[in-house]
Amino acid sequence: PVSVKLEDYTPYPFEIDSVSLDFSLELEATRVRTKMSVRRVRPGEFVLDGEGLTLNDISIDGSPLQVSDYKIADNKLTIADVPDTFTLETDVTINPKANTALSGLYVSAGRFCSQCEATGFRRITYWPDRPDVMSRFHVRIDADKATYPILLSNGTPGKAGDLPGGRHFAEWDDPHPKPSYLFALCAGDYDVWRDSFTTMNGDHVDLGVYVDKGQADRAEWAMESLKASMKWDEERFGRAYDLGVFNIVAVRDFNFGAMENKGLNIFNSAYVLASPDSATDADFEAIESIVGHEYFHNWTGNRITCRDWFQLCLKEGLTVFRDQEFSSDLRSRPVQRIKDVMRLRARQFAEDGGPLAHPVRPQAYGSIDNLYTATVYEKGAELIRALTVLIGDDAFNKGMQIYFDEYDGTASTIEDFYSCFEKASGKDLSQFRLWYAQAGTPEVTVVEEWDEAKSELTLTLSQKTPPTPKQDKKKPVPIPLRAALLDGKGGHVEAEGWQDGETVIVLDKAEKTVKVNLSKGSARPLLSINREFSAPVRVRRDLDKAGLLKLAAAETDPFNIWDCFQSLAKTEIFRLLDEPQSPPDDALVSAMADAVRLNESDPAFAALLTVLPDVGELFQDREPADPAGLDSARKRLRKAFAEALAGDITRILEQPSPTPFKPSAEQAGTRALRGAMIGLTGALGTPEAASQLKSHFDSASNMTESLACLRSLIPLPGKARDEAIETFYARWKDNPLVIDKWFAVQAGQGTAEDARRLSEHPDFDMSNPNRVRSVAAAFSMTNLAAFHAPDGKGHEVIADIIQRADKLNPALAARLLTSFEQWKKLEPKARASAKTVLERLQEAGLSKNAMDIVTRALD
Ligand code: B3K
Ligand code: ZN
Repeated sequence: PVSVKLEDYTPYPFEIDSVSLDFSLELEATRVRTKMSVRRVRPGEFVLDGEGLTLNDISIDGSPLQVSDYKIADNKLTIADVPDTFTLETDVTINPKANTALSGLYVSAGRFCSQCEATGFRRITYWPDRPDVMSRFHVRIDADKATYPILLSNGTPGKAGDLPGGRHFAEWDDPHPKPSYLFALCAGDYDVWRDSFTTMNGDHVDLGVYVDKGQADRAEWAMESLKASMKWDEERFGRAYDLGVFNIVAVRDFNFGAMENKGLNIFNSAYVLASPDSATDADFEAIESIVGHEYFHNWTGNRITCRDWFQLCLKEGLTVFRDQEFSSDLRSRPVQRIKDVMRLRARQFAEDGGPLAHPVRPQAYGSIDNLYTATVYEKGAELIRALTVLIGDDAFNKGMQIYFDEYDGTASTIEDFYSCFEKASGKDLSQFRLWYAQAGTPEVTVVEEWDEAKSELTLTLSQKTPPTPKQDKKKPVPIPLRAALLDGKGGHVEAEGWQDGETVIVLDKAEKTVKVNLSKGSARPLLSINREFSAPVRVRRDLDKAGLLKLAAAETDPFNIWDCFQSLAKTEIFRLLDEPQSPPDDALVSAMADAVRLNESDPAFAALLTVLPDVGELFQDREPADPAGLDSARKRLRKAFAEALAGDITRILEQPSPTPFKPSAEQAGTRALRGAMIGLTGALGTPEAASQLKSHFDSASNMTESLACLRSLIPLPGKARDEAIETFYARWKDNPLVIDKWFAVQAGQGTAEDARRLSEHPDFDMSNPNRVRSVAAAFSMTNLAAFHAPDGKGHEVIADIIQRADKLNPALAARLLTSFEQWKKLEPKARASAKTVLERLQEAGLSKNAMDIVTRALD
């Protein structure tokens, strides 16, 4: 496969100061007339990108070009001889209705919408479709007025009016130069939830959230989240919004979460629409965080954009960091941290340990769509967080302001970004930047030695990053480890050079020894390390069960308390896997239960203490991995855990759910613990448990609990389960977002046959990514025991869906294919089946995006 290389970057030879786009919207034949003012700034050819366009006319400075004046080949239009300054006009026709890839201009529910990142704009018109070409966009849209009463694009509205033949037009102007990937257009009939915001500079901003007819009130939470985001970015980073209008449009057919187009964010409707009866707390939380994320891109991504797609983490890692901070400030910081790390370990650590591993800033890629990964996003965010620990909050904040001041309006690089923190901190960050170039999760080993006579603790820390594809040798990276000395009584022990018993140890060599001197006669302290998960590494310590339990009791960092129990649970699950006859360790189980009780006053945190590491995470530590064995060992531990908490489950669930419903963090915390108890009820697996779940299901007053009951009932065959599946469907059949959940809970816990049956359900829709994911991703990414079953049936059902999806939507198919990424770690039968399926797909021939994943996975 052809690959693009970072080292091959060359700047574009021309600047295009402004462009006018004129759209005449028709479902199957939309006319796009483009007029750009071009100026040569360096030597080089004039080449534009264009894909699937029918060229009607092309002229330079008003003179039509002859066919011999230009060349169209390989999705590029090249004009050999151009003046140094000229106006290029093109006229093309596109077919939005036939656009099932959902990239470029397409139709969803009869309305037009667009998705241009990364390379969708070239499917709209000829243009240098690369992020370092920034231009001022003027847009005119005309369309049938009755069908498309609302016409939206970036920036602020200009002229609008009626046209003959029942048509009308609207103009939009975006004064901020932007790359083409931030262009957006939406047209159709919507209901709007409107509000406004006054910036810290006193500027008025009109806000609108555009949704399906009759659903405006379901946009309220998205609007509240938007206003909160605007305020937070002002307070935390001093960044105000810079246009008089900010719109969000909800679209049912969308390839991912949302898109930060300048002034016109387009969202997957799953991350906009929410009502108390139909959305879970997780939905409310996700909406808040994604609305924040896209809004924060206005500064980190839009005003300062990326020079090329290798710098994707410059906007994504940084913006994920910003949205994580936003959620931490609005909700609970430790709870947010734990959730972020769970996600990182489940998705990014897995990616980093498999054939698709790549650096946060890769040196080459085959298909840009496949670079929107957990590594670029989540590890990218962790690196910013690690930077804050390394240089301190003050230098970090100062560096961010330097970045905003110096790079506003530019297309930048990671080097540019880091130069700001070098200035702010006075530190050389070149070694830190290695983090961006090396794939793989570093492993840190900590060895402690206590010298009683000297009251001295010696820490020997070492690091090692395992080899990853095309990167055998790794260099040491600077790993900032927050550390504390615990006294075992809930406090810290003072040591020379540590503040209040805390410090940051920077492990920047392969091995480092740290001497900790305590006052004479001190008792040996317990070491708390990588507090708050200050660095994205795996920590190996020589602690047995008793040691970990003691540490958990002494810990003062909530993240580490949770993590101690994760380690304990993991070790126990592995033991249960190896000793199928042996019961779960009572003492451990009761310590886990005690921890839940002890933290009940912080219910969101207590709920997290009930979550055992999932199979995907477990099998990263077990090669060859036996997902079914791990799943059943995990279930045995979970059952014992539920039995230990039986009294608490009843007590907690007997209390009424908070009313009236509010999506607040406080109420969500209460419901999270209730949801956890519902989950544990299911783990008991008894007929009584099933009937309790059913009656709780019948009376649940909110989606969080209703769905938790349904989820818990799925693995418990019987009447209660079947009725719950049916009632839920009947109640929600007209709400596609809820029906997505209905598919997902079943696929997420069923067999391959269930997944096949669901994919044949009349409501299954291959052209809707949410629905496809609700079966295929729920099955292949969250139900590993069934997906990787040794009979290979799970692999087959997913391969079939992928093959069908790929014909319509390559980006979707490629994403689903990543579920095979761990195949080499599997036990021999599943491994062989995965290999056969991947090879079959490869031979059958797939899209470029899908092929890129298959080839790398098999490599
Ligand atoms: N920037 C978009 C993602 C675009 C994905 C293109 N394949 C959403 C986001 O990260 O905010
Ligand atoms: Zn983003």
